[in-house]
Amino acid sequence: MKIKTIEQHILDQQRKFPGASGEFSGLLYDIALAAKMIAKQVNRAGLANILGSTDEINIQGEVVQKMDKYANELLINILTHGGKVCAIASEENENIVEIHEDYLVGKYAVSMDPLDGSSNIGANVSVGTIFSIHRKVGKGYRGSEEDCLQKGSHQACAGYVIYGSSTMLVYTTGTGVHGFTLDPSVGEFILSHENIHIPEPCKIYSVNEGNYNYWNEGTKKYVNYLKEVDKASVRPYTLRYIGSLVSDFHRNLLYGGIFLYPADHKKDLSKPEGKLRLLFEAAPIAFIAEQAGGYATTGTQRILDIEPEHLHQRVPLVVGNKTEVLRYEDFLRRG
Ligand code: AHM
Ligand code: MG
Repeated sequence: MKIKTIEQHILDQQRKFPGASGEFSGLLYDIALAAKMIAKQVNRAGLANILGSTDEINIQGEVVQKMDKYANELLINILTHGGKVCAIASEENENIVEIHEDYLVGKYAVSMDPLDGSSNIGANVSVGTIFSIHRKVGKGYRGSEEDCLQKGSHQACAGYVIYGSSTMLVYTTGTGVHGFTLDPSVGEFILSHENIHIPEPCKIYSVNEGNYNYWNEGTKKYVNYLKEVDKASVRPYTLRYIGSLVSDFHRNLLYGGIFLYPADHKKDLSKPEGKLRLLFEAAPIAFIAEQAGGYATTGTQRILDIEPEHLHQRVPLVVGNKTEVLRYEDFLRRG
């Protein structure tokens, strides 16, 4: 069996684009490095109360940080020092992180959710890092918000890392979706899932059904439809919901399924709103889904076509097997 590390895979991909400077490959490699460091900390998360809490010093003399803060600072640190990035937008920061004038500026803008689902971490539930990379479009030497506020269809790369029973990195650059599993004994991500395609038929649905009464009629009818008994099809579908987007999406990507976080009236009765963020969650997940043969929508618009208006914009997200997501759109149209 031929073993391929993520570094070899990135270099192979780079060779397909003669003239590529290697800057992009270096950026992906930096993200993989950060992922390995975050994985190590996440695995020790249960010890936080024993080794010290956020503002305490642990037995190694290090300040123990909350895991999401740690992941954010680590990624920013690695990315700003790498010389490949012009701006970083993070779910943890209100504004973009500019590159300090002492460091080189690169031609890529990174948007990220450093540790998605971190509210689950206390219960040992898998969490993830989501990232999205755009090419710099602004004219200035340094990056600006404009470089991050680009449509999902313009992404150069999107990926996630899942810190689960093993750590996996899954990414796409627009030429298929590839997954790597971390071998902790040697500290390398090894290619384990080449060219991932969402399998048919779609058998799983994932949604926080506790919000049912806050949904619109189309969404209610669609979820009811999934639960109907129909011997001629696979219905009723199996419900699987972890409440950690990367984990829910990853399982559906490998087994076939639809994930829904529709707009709801939970916060505001007059204005339905999605929960998930366009730049940090929905757009990168949508790019991966489409590259794996799936589809992602708000219900009325393809996620990858949305022009972002601001960094922390929230959108409804329905993603998974294409025929199933299109069926959801149809239910919404009919209301
Ligand atoms: P977070 O960015 O604050 O971690 O919230 C995002 C998470 C997703 O991982 C998950 O899909 C969703 O929130 C779950 O929300 P809910 O608890 O409302 O079902
Ligand atoms: Mg999040």
